[in-house]
Amino acid sequence: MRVIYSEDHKFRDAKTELHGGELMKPFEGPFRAEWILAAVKEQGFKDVRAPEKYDLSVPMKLHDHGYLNFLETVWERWVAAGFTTEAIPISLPVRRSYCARPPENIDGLLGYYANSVETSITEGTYKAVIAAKDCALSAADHLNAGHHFVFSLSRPPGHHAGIDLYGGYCFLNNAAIAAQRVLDHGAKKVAILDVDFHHGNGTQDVTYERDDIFFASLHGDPMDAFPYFWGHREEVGKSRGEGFNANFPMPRNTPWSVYAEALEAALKRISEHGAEALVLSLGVDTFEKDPISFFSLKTEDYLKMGAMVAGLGIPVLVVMEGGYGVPEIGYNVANVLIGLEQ
Ligand code: SP5
Ligand code: ZN
Repeated sequence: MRVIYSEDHKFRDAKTELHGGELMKPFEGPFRAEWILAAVKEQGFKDVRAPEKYDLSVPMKLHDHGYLNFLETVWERWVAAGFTTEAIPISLPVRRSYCARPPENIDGLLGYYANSVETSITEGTYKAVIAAKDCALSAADHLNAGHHFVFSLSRPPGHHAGIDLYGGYCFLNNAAIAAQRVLDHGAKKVAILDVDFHHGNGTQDVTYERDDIFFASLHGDPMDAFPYFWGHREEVGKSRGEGFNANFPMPRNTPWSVYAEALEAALKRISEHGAEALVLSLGVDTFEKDPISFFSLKTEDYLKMGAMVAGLGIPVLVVMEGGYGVPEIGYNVANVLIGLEQ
């Protein structure tokens, strides 16, 4: 399958992540995409292409327009306010705060649009974010041209990015943007399956009231895992989207045998939805050695994951989400791609 990859991901190279009360080197850095690209090439996926360039018309169907403007201008406004470090919010709208209006002050605006604060914003972030969504759109157009599989090696990831929210290392929802592009080409029903360790709260946010995108997420129980405030089973969608959202939270040390049952159940729901194409939000932070997660999947399990997803018999667009810390992330991703094509 073709791999869509942009060198521009390197412009997202934050120096800081708030972790355990300290500013540390981020878990989400350029080395991830480099490891993944090297491994998938080594495993035979050599058709690597740069994305086409797209405007913001598809993101504008999913994200708030004020939020898109914020992403584009936040760095220059942060610098104009006199700050010289990476941008981190200090005050967030919470219970009983009146957050109907975005503040004018950039410091306040950061909190208004943040759903978590470990994601420092840097000078090059927007450029990388645009390239990541262009990878997703190019991948969608590859499916739209009749191909059965494609891999968008997007970085930064996207599944924590909501309608008007950034965080969890995410800014634009690459997976939902790809799904929208497939719908815009004429598909009536699609699905997004999120196998990143963390709940895809951003994807759930942008699809929650829709019945044309079925969203299923398998993840660490939010009682115990980031993003903490989304991802419970009772979140099933709202208004016309009711019944089109399915969450599968799982406990610490979940092994493949248990994970596979949840995956089977999610795939059954996607089949019943009648999805004509699938966007697979692929995080490999379910790996046993992931530094910030707590499932126990092994490298060979990702082959089985790919094969099970291929069993749907519909075109699959794989978009990169999380997976950290160890070079094995590249082989885990490659195994999903190999499993899909078997
Ligand atoms: C795309 C994606 O995978 N984003 C994840 C963002 C998670 N950021 C916060 C991580 C906090 C982890 N705390 C666990 C400490 C384990 N020692
Ligand atoms: Zn994750």
